[in-house]
Amino acid sequence: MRKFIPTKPIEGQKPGTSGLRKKTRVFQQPGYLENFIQSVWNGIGGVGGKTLVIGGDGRFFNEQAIQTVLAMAAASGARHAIVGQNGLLSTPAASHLIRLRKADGGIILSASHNPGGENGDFGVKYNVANGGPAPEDVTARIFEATQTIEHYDILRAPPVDLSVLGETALGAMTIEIVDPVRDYAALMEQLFDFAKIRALFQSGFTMRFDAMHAVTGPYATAILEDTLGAAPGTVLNGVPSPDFGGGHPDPNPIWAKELMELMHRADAPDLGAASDGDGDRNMIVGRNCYVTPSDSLAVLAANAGLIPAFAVGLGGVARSMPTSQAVDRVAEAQGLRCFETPTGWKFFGNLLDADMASLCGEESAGTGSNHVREKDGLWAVLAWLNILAEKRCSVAELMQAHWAEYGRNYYSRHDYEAVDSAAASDLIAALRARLADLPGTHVQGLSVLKADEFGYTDPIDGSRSEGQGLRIWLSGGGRMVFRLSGTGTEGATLRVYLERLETDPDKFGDDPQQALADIIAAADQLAGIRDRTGRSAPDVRT
Ligand code: VG1
Ligand code: CO
Repeated sequence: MRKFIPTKPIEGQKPGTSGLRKKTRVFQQPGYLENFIQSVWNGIGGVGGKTLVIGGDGRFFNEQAIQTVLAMAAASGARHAIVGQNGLLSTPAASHLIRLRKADGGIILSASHNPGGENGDFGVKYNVANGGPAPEDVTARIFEATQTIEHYDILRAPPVDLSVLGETALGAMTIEIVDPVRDYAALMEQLFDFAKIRALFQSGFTMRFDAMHAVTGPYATAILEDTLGAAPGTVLNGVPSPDFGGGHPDPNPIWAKELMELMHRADAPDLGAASDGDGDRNMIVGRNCYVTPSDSLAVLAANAGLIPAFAVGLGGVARSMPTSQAVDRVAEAQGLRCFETPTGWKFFGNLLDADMASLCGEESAGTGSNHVREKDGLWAVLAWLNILAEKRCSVAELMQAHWAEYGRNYYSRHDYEAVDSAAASDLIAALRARLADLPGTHVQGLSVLKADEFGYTDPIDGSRSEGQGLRIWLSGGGRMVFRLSGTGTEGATLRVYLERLETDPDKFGDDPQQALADIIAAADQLAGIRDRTGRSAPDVRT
C-alpha cells in the first residue's frame, strides 16, 4: 500500500565531498533517511519509470536502509531496481552495474572509509547515469529539495528477501537481486592480462590483501584467490562485518597497521594491499616499501603501456589538486595532458566521459580509470599486479627506478580531526585573508613564491567550483595546501597537504616527515595550527 507521509525539512542534509554522511544514529532517526531519499528523487526530477542500482558496503543499518530505499523507489513509480545480493555492492561495482545495465542512476549506502556500527557513521551517495557521483549541480538541487520537502512516499510492504538471486517485485516495481561480484570480475578480466598475473603467482610471488572486514572481501577472494591462483589466505579480514570488525576501514599506514607490520617483517610477502569500507580506495605496499597514493598514480601513468586496457595509450591523466605533482612529471615527459581538479571523484567524471583523461587519482588512496566512473581499489591492485607481472621486479626496485627517472615528490598529509568547527574555519579565513601578501615573504628559511585559493572551471561543461583549498608554493620545490574535509561527521577536519620535489638521487631514501620538516614547520607558522586548534600534533599522518 502506498503511503503519503507528511514531513518537514531536516537541517544539515547537505551532500559533502561524497554523499551525505552522518552518525548512524542520526540516520536511524525516524524520517531522516526517508527525507533525504525523497529529496534525491525530487532533486533529479522523480524516479518514475526509471531503473536504479542499489547496494551498500554492508555496514550496520545497510539492509534496513536498502529496504527503505526500495519501498520509496517503488512508491514513486520506479520501474526496476537492481540490487546486490544481501544488499552488498562495492562502490566501483555499483558504478559498473549502472553503466552495464544502462540504469538511470544508483544509490550506494556507505560512509566509505569512516568507521561503521551503531556508534559509527552511515552515508548515502547518489550516482548518475554515467556511473559517477552526482555532480555539484545535482547535489545542489538535492540539497534544495531537502529544504522544501513536505512529504515522502513509501510503500508499506513486508521486507524483500535480499538473499535470493533472481527476480522479484515490490508493488509495480521489479527487483533483480544480482551477484555483486560477477559482472565486476568479468570487467577486470577484460582490462588486465590475467594469464600473466596467474603466471606471476605460479612463480612463487606472494601477496596479502587486507579487506579490512569490509566490502572487498568477496571480490578479492573471487578474483585473487579463485581466479588468479593466489594462495588461500592471501585475502585477510575477507568477511564483511557490520562494524568492520570494530576497525576503521581506511587503507593507510595508520589504520592498516596489521598489514604494515607484516610488510616490514623479514618474511614479508612481495606485495601488500588494502581497500576501504566501500572498495574504492587502495593502499599499495611492497616489502619494506610503502607507496604513497600520489606515487602510485605516477607509477601507473608511467607504466600504463604494460596494461592491456591502456595498450592504445592514455587519453590524458588527472589528479585532484592536493595530490602530489609526481604524475605531472610523468605526463610532461610523455607528452600527456594532465588535469588538476578539486577533491572528490565527481570532478573526474566529465574528463573521463570525454576521454580527456583515462587515468585519475587522489592522494587519499583513490586511483581509477575510464572503466567505471568511481575510484576503484581492486582495479588499482590488479594494475600493480599486471605491471609487476611484466617487470618481475620488487616494488622497492620499481619505486627506485621511477624516482631515478622522474625525481621523488616527498609527500605527506596531516589531518587534525574533530577540531572545533569555528576554530577551523577561522584558521582558513585568516590564512585566506593573508594570501595576497605572502609572496616574497620568508618562513622557516623558505621564501613564498606564490599563494592562491584554488577554483576550478570544468573544461567540458564550463561549471565553476570556488573555494577548493588554499595553496602556497615555496622555494626549493615545496608546496602546501590547506582545506577542510567534506566527509567528516564530528566538528571539522583540517587537512594539511605537504609536498617537496627532490631530484638528487642521494636523497631519495629519507623519511618523508624528515624530508618535509621545514615545510611542516612553515605550515604551522603560516596558519597558526597549534595556536588556533590547540593541537600539538596531527591525529593522522599519511
Ligand atoms: C575525502 C578525500 C577525497 C575523497 C573523499 C571520498 O574527502 O580527501 O579525496 O574523494 O574523501 O572518498 P574530504 O573532503 O574528507 O577530504 V571515499 O572513499 O570516502 O568515498
Ligand atoms: Co571509499
